Amino acid sequence: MPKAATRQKTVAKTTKSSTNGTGQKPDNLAKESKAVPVVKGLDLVDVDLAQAEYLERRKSQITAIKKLDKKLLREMLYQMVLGRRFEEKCAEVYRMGMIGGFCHLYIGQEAIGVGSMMALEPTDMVITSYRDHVQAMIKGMTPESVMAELYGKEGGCVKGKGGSMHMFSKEHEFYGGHGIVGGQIGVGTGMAYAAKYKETGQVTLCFFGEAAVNQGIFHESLNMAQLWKLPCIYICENNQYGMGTSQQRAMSSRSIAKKAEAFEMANEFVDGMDVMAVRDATLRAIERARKDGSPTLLEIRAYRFMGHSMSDPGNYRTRDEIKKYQERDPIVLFKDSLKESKVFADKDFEKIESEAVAAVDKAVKFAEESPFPAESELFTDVLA
Ligand SMILES: Cc1ncc(C[n+]2csc(CCOP(=O)(O)OP(=O)(O)O)c2C)c(N)n1
Ligand SMILES: [Mg+2]
Repeated sequence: MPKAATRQKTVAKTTKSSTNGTGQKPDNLAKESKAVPVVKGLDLVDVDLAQAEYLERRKSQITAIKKLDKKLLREMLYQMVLGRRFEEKCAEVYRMGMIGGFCHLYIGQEAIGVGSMMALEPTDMVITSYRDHVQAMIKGMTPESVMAELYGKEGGCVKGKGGSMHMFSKEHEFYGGHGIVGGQIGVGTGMAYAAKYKETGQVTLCFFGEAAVNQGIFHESLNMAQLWKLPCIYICENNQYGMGTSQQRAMSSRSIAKKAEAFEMANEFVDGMDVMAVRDATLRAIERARKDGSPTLLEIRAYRFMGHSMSDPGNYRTRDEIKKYQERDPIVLFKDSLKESKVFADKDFEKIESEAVAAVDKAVKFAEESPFPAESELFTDVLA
């Protein structure tokens, strides 16, 4: 039997009787096992299996859509489309030399940011990696302030001094934008500790990629968060690659969600192409965090449609592999369900599309017209 097929079989067997993509129920999950959906063996490389699993779940997705406020559904779709068009424009202007330095795009992962962050209260906190432009906008930062930051201009959210990897806004409770893989896991845990200490009631969403899970900081942070009952939701955005290295080549175990069990922490595996599934899992985690401060690890699996960054030659995967995942495009899946639920029709999608394009054009115009920071800014806000 080929290796992938063996792995798939093993996974299907272990997830069948599980509540969280693993064979066991930690104590803190046992009582709420009914609320946690069974995710059948979604394999790392088998898109067909994932597609079949999604289609099986589609009915419940449509039921969930019907229960949700139409205004909220529209905003969710708008944010996903805005994120996609914004990032396509970033790629375009980057190639024209308008953006310097590193630039990591979020195309293909929009359902993760929208599904999770739009379940938060505005006062809740978010911290993330360098793949941060779209998440900054979902948290409420304007496309203008994000685009101008990419251009290194004064109108940027940190006055053009951070660039692509360092979006930040205290006002919007968005704490970066971090370039050190896994670094934000420690900082996010500290943010959750501060919220608990000060009794602010805030929840922290801490995003990181699957490659960061191999860093010591992940294990140290989760241990403390569970021990001290910190209101932190760890979201591993498993886009299956860390630069040019696939998860299979870098991680001895397959399930990231299951790693939380070493700390007896609640955990779930989620299909990151399905924005409603992401929202539901995040709402369950938020409830846990608000009720008794319990942390959660969510492994949300999607696929990075673009290269690691704008300078990635992309010679480590095939076009066929990318194409297969593009067939599960999270925006297309969401639109299909919205259409089937008769919530929105084609003319609504066209309107959303044109609003997103207009917002991106406005952001580019703002960035182009914004001046570069003055020389006198060179030594302000410099802490080290
Ligand atoms: C501590 C550290 N080691 C290595 C790097 C170089 N590096 C930048 S991104 C990256 C891959 C990270 O992949 P993942 O965590 O899966 O996030 P993704 O880029 O897929 O969103 C690496 C190794 C770094 N920035 N920091
Ligand atoms: Mg990755």
